[in-house]
Amino acid sequence: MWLDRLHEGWSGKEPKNPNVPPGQRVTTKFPVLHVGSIPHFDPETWTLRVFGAVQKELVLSYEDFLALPRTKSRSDIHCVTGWSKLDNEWEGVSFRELMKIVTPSLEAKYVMQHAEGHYTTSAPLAALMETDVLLAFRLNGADLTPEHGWPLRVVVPKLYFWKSAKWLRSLELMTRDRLGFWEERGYNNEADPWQEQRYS
Ligand SMILES: Nc1nc2c(c(=O)[nH]1)N[C@H]1C(S)=C(S)[C@@H](COP(=O)(O)O)O[C@H]1N2
Ligand SMILES: [Mo]
Repeated sequence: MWLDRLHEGWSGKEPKNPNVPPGQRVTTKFPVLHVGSIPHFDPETWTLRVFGAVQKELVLSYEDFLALPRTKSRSDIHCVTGWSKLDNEWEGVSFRELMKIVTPSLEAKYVMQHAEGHYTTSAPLAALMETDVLLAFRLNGADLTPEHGWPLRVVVPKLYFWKSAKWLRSLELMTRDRLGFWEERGYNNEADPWQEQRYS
């Protein structure tokens, strides 16, 4: 509203973008952040495994994975280090789609994402069942680059970005939560950017 703008004008501030959580700055760049080195991808030996508290465990070859139904979703990235990258169009397989295949058991409450190497991060199953959660391989009309997680990364837009594993290799359905790589090192296990749940 013009009156609000006038008011903001008086205080000398830019109008606040309602899509940006507290303490975040918008960037149009796409910083690269990870521990360790970028893994080599071999489509012949790569598999995606879903295991643990499920009725039917699943191991997909790369070819099997590419045959799954795809979807697109627009969402924002919020990194705990303070940058936000807004309005990204991700393409991939929705997390829900995979859950339809494995059927989580009734006691399944959490999911551990296991990346290539030893990066892990966990989240409640309910958080990953949001329709905007994808196992993504494309961003804004182009294949993901190796440093951003090619061939497959998780995207959980409603949580800080460390909860989105790059180079995903398996999903473990769990009845009790375990801490992932950063959660063990003092990051907040809830990770809601709107509540600034950065560190514990
Ligand atoms: N496999 C793996 N995934 C990871 C990480 C990592 O170190 N290894 N870092 C996380 C963190 S802390 C962030 S902020 C984002 C960064 O993703 P980007 O490099 O595509 O911006 O990836 C997340 N996923
Ligand atoms: Mo991060």
